Amino acid sequence: MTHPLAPLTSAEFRQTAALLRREGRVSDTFRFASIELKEPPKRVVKAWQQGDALQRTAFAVVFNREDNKTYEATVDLTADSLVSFEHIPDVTPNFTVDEFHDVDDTLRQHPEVIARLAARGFTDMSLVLIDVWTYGKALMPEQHRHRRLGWCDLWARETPDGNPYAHPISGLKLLVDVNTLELLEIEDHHDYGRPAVDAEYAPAVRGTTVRTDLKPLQVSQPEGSSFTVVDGELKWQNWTMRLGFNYREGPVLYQITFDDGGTVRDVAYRLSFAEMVVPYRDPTFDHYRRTAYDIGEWGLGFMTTSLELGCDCLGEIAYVDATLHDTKGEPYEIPNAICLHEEDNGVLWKHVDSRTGAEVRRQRRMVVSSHATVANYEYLIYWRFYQDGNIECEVRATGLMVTTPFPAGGEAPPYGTVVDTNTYAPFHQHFLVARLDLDVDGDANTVVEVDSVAPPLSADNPYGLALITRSTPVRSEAESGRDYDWGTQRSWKVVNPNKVNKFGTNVAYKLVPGSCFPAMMDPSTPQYLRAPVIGHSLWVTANDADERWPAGAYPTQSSVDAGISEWVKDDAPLENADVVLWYVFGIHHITRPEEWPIMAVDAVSFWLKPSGFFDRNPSLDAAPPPGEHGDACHT
Ligand SMILES: [Cu+2]
Repeated sequence: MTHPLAPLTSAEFRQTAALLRREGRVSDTFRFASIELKEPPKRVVKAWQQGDALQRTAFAVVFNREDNKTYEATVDLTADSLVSFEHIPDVTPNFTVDEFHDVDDTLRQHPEVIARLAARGFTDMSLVLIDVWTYGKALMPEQHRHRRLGWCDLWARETPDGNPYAHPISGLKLLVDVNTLELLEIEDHHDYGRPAVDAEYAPAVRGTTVRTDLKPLQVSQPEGSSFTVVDGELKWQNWTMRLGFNYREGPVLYQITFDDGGTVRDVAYRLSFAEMVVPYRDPTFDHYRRTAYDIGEWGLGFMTTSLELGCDCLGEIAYVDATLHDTKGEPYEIPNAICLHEEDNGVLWKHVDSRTGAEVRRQRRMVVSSHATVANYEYLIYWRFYQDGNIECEVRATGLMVTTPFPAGGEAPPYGTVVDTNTYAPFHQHFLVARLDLDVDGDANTVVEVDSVAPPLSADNPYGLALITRSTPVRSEAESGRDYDWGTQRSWKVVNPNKVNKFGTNVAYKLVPGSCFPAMMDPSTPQYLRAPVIGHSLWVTANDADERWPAGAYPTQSSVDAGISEWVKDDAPLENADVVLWYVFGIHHITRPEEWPIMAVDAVSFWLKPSGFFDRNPSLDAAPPPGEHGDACHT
């Protein structure tokens, strides 16, 4: 262990579980929903220097399958002692991979499930997938609301190697107690049959050939990559940052600084994804309860998959493994969980002067990426760092869309797009919430909303061409739910009011919004009440180490928000303060036939760009690339 922010090790996961058992707090009827590093306070981390003593603490959420009670445990790993163990009433911890498999393994053997499927013509249980989801309390039957309740979709493959989501079994849902694995109810609502769909995406299964006219494309860095990773600290060009990982956020980037001509300047303390809310916007029986909180309910870390050179990432790669734990608290590795590599991204800057010729620089970017598979969908996350001080955050969605049949000879409901024979893919939205703890030259910052405004015709503006910007500080939390405005090309700046650049302007980083969209949901709907964070493009809060999950720490089976709308109620002041930005963006997914039977990636992004943070283009000193013959370009 070499740093206070280093993720928990295998030994530390084991120690946490062993200590809770030794103390008699956790018995065999318990499951570990999560164990993670309890990060030391920011001021402690910032003051810490290599060689200083380390205080390591773990935070665990456990629940007892026998009575469905949830407990939060804090374990002092350094002293090997229990700090606290507290019952948390009326919450449901995240669902786990172990439970997903247990539900599938158990229910597929249930005689009633087998009988209902057989009645519909699905007689080979080895082709059936039972996919457990969780849902909001308001939609759960009242008599089951005290339970750890799952509802299950059923799917069937055409063949043993076929698409597991090829045949949705329409109108049939199972309600299961995930603690006891007891089948509580079978909801048998309708049967729209088994349309003959073209659902296979693997050429071997489709029996089709692949294109053969692409020549090899190899990325070669004969002298190796230009970055270093030492004990979790990544250095590249002028950037330095620390890599973290946990069960819920997946990758976390800490202490991001830029070396500005010998002065190491703070840009951000912590960047991550804190929640994802995916409401399906189809009120019919098969989909009305389908809203996924892929971070809060399942965990981006738990869902992270291993990456392979040449397939998931191309070039000179350094991989970082991740360590997580199962529901017994036993650690396991995700090899190659994070991919680090450089990419050429075209031209960085260029001008051709008729007298002196061309000056051109290639743009290189440093990419920190990871992939998560959440049942049918994959989310690919890319944090990209550029030589000119820009940071880009891109998310790509791919995988298999949820589809559903409609009756032969009938009309598809208007809540989706027909993508196959008597089959439509429902509309839905993927709201992602990025948690951005920026520290622009220190942690005393103010967020200002910047609008472009065209002033009216006047003596000063006789042609009506004038364009000005108007900056409005976000003064306190109560006014911090902000919306993107296309009409003013709105952006938000994180300004340090205590520091100016060479021109007397306060130094700042700008959040350049992209891919944000309105919730388009009645504020009284159960889904909106659970996650009002999706109601605005940006929220700003005063930094509080306990405020991490914008739809609440326990969004699983929630009915009301315990996140951002609660946090802003005290209306904490935000000027010249340690602010955290919550940027809400994602995919407003109006489905297309071209996304079936597998979606080519849909990419969405936003940027953080220096805005008066530097006095000049910070990439002026980028070296000219070698030309075709190894000498300077354009000579
Ligand atoms: Cu989608």
